[in-house]
Amino acid sequence: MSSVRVWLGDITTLDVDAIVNAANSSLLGGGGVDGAIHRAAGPELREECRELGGCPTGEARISGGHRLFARHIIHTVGPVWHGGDKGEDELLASCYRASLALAEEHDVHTLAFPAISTGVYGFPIERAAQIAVREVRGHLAGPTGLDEVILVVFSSRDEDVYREALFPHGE
Ligand code: AR6
Repeated sequence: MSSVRVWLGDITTLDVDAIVNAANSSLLGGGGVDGAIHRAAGPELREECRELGGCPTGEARISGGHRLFARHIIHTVGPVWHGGDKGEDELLASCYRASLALAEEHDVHTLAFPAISTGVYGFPIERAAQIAVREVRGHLAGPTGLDEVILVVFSSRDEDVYREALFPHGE
């Protein structure tokens, strides 16, 4: 049975098959988790990403993990929050679905997601956590090669929000 759990810490340190990057559409690096992943993976990642030729919002692309423990990095581009009525929910859900589909194609058994769009892109964490949990659980309910999906948070407040989304009222 595959499982989903929440973990507080730096996603670049995880020994999993693949980590997801909250990238921008250039795929050439940036701040936040994207900056941390590029620093940890080394300059070869930027070279490889240049070949990928960018990625539209809501889609995902895959690269090697280079100097990370992770064999792969799945780069997805989350929506910028514009108040919630510009298709943000559907685009964020699409990021999770596209990333999970790529993970399956590449025989990934353990996968870690950051809280896509909830930093610089301003997506409210409570709403994003609901979407993340719904999409991951929905995916794992079907046929899958994934054993474990880790939802990585970077603050104890975000950890509380994610735990509530995963286990409402301490279920
Ligand atoms: N490990 C895990 N989570 C992290 C880490 C880390 N090392 N660092 C930050 N976070 P953000 P976005 C969390 O801003 O909102 C970049 O410049 C952070 O606390 O990284 O999708 C890209 O190039 C937050 O919860 O991504 C884009 O231009 C979450 O990761 C833009 O930011 C996402 O925050 C993407 O914005």
